[in-house]
Amino acid sequence: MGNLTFTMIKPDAVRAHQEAAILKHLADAGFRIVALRMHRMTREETQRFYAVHEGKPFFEPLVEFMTSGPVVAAVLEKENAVPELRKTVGATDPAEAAEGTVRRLYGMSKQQNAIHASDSDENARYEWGIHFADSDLFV
Ligand code: FUP
Repeated sequence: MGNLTFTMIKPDAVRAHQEAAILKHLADAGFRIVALRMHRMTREETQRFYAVHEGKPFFEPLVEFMTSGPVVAAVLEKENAVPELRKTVGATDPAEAAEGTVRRLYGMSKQQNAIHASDSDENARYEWGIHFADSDLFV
């Protein structure tokens, strides 16, 4: 299990100025930031990011939402980073996410759920590659 994972604070949370509180939540949970970038994703980047969901009914609205404003993308370091971050972030639907998780605290709906967390080491590398060059990582 690798020590790096990828996260992205989504446009709903950035619009609500919650990015600093969420980064503090992640820091308090033991994650160190090794790369950080605030930017608005292009449609092309978003389609590549969510390529596994292409064709699903929520895909187009998801692309619209994810390109509606800036995201805060970060590569995070912690032992067992991928499962640890998934635990800290909580279930996809904020209503089903455990107490104290980022999505429970900041998410509004299954689509506008405040934050992304990679689900495997392989996907983490793929996803941060859309936002960062390898030389951007301070590991
Ligand atoms: P997760 O791994 O928890 O981010 O969840 P998924 O990979 O299942 O979904 C990826 C993203 O698709 C979610 F963050 C939000 C969006 N989504 C919807 O908008 N509607 C759905 O019904 C399911 C997912």
